[in-house]
Amino acid sequence: MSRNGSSDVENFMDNLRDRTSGEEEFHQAVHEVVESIMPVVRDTKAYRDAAILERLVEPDRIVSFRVAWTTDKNETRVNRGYRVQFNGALGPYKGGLRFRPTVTQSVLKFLGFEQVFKNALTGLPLGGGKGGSDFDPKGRSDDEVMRFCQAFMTELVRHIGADRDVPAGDIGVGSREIGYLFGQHRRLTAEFTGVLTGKAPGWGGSLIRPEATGYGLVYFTERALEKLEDGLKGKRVAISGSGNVAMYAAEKATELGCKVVTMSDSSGVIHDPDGIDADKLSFIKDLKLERRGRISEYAERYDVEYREGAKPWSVECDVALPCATQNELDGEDAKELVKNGVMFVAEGANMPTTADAAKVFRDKGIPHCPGKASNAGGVSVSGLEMTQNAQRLSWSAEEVDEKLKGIMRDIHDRCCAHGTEDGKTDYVRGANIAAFVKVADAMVDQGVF
Ligand code: NDP
Ligand code: 2IT
Repeated sequence: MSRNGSSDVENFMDNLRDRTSGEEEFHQAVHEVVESIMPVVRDTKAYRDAAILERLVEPDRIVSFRVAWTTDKNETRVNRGYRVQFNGALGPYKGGLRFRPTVTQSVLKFLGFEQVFKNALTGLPLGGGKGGSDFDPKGRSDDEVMRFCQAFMTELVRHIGADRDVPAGDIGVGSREIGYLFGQHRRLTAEFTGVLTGKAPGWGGSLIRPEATGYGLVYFTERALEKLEDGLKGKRVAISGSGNVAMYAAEKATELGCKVVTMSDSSGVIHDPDGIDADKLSFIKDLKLERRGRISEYAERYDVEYREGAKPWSVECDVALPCATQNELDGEDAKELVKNGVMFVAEGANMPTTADAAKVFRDKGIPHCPGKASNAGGVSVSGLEMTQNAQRLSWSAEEVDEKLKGIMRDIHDRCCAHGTEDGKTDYVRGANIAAFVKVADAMVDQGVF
């Protein structure tokens, strides 16, 4: 639509683009949400009077800072660190840290914005935030990563706290990085608090947190297929990525009777039509978590096809779980998936499908679940880790897993409650509206600021 304002959505977006020029990922995330919620805003005087939508797209605050550190050769390096504290209406800011050369303020604003909605959907008392750095941990020694994390936390320490802002992992930030970050926080404050989640279980971490995003994604998918009077058993599943989310999604999907036929990394994709069973997955865990190697080694080890630079979306499959990164599945990929028989798509990554791809799925009537709903298992168990830390106790793996299942079921059902028309659920609209109403009501109650 035109810039001169033929619709409320486009007017709103024009104004946002003018004020935040160049922040394309952020615009993309906001556009998807605003398209869903504009009718609710139009119908609700309290939201319009309090300018909820205008306030919701403006982060509470953003800090950005220099991170200077030294390599093993004693060379000085400089990166940029950020924390976007997006919206605190429902609780302390909560969301991961990403270390990746492609990190920009726009990327972290999109992730922080999405996190506000995701965290609202969990039903837990969590605000939304995100942070990270353009630092690339690839090829760096453990000592270099430690020095980087120490430098990063030396500034971040003044902005976070167990009741204020609780970071966790994301791309490039796993248990190794969380350990170094926590150690530096403890060293600087001389306090042992639940200021980060994703800690090792031996010193305050929750059991099942490493598995939670991937497992939760599969629990969500299981619930959705049940609603379609179908099940997971026998489904061929295409997964992208081979990191934290992808690995545990593959593990749970296989356990529940699926055949996982692809995994990938930023270099290429492997296709294993026989399925990546539990034994083969242990190889991938060792490859990725211990040796930090490339997925191509899987193809050599198991004599399957590897395609350099390719994505998984051209194989025959029933279910697609994009678990790598934003915009990894575009309109052409979506058409390929439809052609190859996909009947269900759930996002493990944040915003992995482009707007064009989402439109293809919508037009073809393929259910498509946005990450803010289907990948919320990770932050949910982070929320449970915060509760365990506050109570100074730890729950068993079974207890956490049961709670995770319940939370994913509730998130699924919230999407249905707000997104179902004529018996068909639009998960994108349902997730956006359910989350928006929860955050907007809290903002109205708390006054204008
Ligand atoms: P990891 O760093 O553990 O793994 C990321 C995986 O995605 C790797 O296999 C990586 O390949 C691949 N990847 C990253 N960028 C690209 C790219 N540009 N093109 C192709 N492949 C790429 O991260 P996570 O598994 O934690 O995160 C994956 C996604 O899930 C992200 O979108 C994250 O925001 C989201 N997420 C994570 C949660 C968590 O709890 N960790 C919770 C909810 C969502 P390579 O090894 O080559 O870099
Ligand atoms: O995108 C996400 O939800 C995460 N990276 C996890 C956030 C968290 O605080 O556990």
